[in-house]
Amino acid sequence: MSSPIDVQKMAARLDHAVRQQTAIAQLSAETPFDLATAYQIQNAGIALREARGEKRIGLKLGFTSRAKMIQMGVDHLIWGELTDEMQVMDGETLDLNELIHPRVEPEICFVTKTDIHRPLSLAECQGVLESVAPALEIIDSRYSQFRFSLEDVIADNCSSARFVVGAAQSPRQALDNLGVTLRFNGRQVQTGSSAAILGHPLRALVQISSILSQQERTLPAGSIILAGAATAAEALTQNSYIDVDVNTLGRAAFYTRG
Ligand code: OOG
Ligand code: MG
Repeated sequence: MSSPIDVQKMAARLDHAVRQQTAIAQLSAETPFDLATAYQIQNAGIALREARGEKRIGLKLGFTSRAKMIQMGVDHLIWGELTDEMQVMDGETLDLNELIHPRVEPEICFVTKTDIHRPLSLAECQGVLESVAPALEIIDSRYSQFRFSLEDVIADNCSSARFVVGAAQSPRQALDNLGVTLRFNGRQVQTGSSAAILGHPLRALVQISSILSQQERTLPAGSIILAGAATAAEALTQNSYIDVDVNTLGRAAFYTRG
């Protein structure tokens, strides 16, 4: 792309939006940029977090389900970084005042047991996993009204804000068609199936391994991977108990305070 983009400046603007809990206008509306630049902005944003002491602990995929692509009007798989500061422990409370306009979505989480740096086949995936768990992702786009282009959302680290991982389970079980229910105060708000994630949630790992290999990057053993939401996301409500039930993996939950 010919227009000169100040990657650092764009990353700083998004980082400021996170810390001020204030939405900003879409960056690409001002100066268009391409996908490679979008990932550079994302990386510069993570470097700012690392400079404050945050640690990278894994990766997430986005738009791995039709439900999410349709909800957000975007039709391409994206990936972002997870840091230790983003993790809310299972059963703990999230203060909504820390965020702009958070939404929650049901996810499946993998924890790796070997380094990943080469493309994996679907058949190899279970063998590189330490565990699998039900999870919740809290997304919080830094753009007004959650409206963005593909480049914008990538630059914004794929709306990543917080995540909750439930109790670890053996990865040696069928994961391809598990019932997923998202509840607010016991009321069902979204239902779906793990099959909604690329037809099989382990395909998220196949995709991540291929991205890592292309980037000549190694994801260390013990990393967390969020496979992508199985359903559309729901706006969080104050003073609520939010849980996901993934049949037969179990549950992950948190409380909101408002
Ligand atoms: C982007 C994040 C997408 C998922 O699981 O599909 C994502 C967004 O919807 O704002 O995390
Ligand atoms: Mg997600």
